[in-house]
Amino acid sequence: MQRLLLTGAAGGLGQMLRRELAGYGQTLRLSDIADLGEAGPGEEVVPCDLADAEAVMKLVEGCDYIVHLGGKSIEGTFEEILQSNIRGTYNVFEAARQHGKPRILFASSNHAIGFHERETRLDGNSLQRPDSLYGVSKCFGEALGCYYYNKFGLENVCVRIGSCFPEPKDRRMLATWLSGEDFIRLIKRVAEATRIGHTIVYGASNNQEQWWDNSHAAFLGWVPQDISEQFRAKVETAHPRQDPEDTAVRYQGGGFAAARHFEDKS
Ligand code: NAI
Ligand code: 15L
Repeated sequence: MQRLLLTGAAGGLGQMLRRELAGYGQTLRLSDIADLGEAGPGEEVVPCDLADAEAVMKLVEGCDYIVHLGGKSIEGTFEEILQSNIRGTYNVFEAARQHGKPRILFASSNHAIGFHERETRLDGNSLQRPDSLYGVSKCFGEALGCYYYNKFGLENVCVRIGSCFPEPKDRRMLATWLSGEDFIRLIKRVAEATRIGHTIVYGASNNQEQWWDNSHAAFLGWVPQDISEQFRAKVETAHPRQDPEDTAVRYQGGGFAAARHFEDKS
């Protein structure tokens, strides 16, 4: 691979991938609206607001794989979500279409399906059930992925990432945790698989508690290796069991499902 573009490269996942994907392609092009510091060896730093279509068009030129992480990563006002996630993701797909159709891995989120109950095991055919405006924007990104593949053959994988952090932070994340290493394995499979089509993948490690079934995406050859059990005792000591009837416990999206509508004043 000649040039891999990482959007959102200054964020939590972006910083980890900047370190871990160094040398994976010939050049790592890093982009964010926030400061990225100096380009290191094998890096190009291209600051860009994803809402700026012209800038994104230039950003994407010459890239042969895009890992699209950039955008608002939690709930926000509609205006924030509109600019960074809805316009931003459209701009990335459209620029990719016009510049040789590089594969895209789109960082979707479990919040696209956050209003499914935890007892429901989801698979590739499960309906979107967003739990927030943020989740709605991820549904939009997935729909773009479907459209750009069917209309133009632009291959993409939309990863409904659970919780990708060094460790699970609460009881819910024992089920939703995705280790950084498993995410990197997935990013490499998406680059290397013969075909990827337009595929939805649930981004969780090989955890004991499983809400999601990725068998529809088995052809990608992604086999998560890590397991959250090693953190269970620590998490359960720090976080007492909650009422199972709480909205945040009942639904897969947890606190996002329970939160007020962000545009409401109180
Ligand atoms: P983060 O908030 O740390 O990073 C997002 C980055 O996007 C930030 O550096 C921010 O400056 C940049 N950004 C925001 N608006 C932008 C714009 N208009 N133009 C250019 N850059 C912009 O989030 P994190 O945790 O690194 O997540 C990365 C992606 O993965 C996000 O899209 C998030 O929604 C998704 N995701 C992450 C999960 C996780 O557990 N970390 C779970 C589910 C989805
Ligand atoms: C997400 O989509 C967020 O980006 C991340 O910060 C976590 O809240 C994660 O989901 C989660 O559900 O744990």
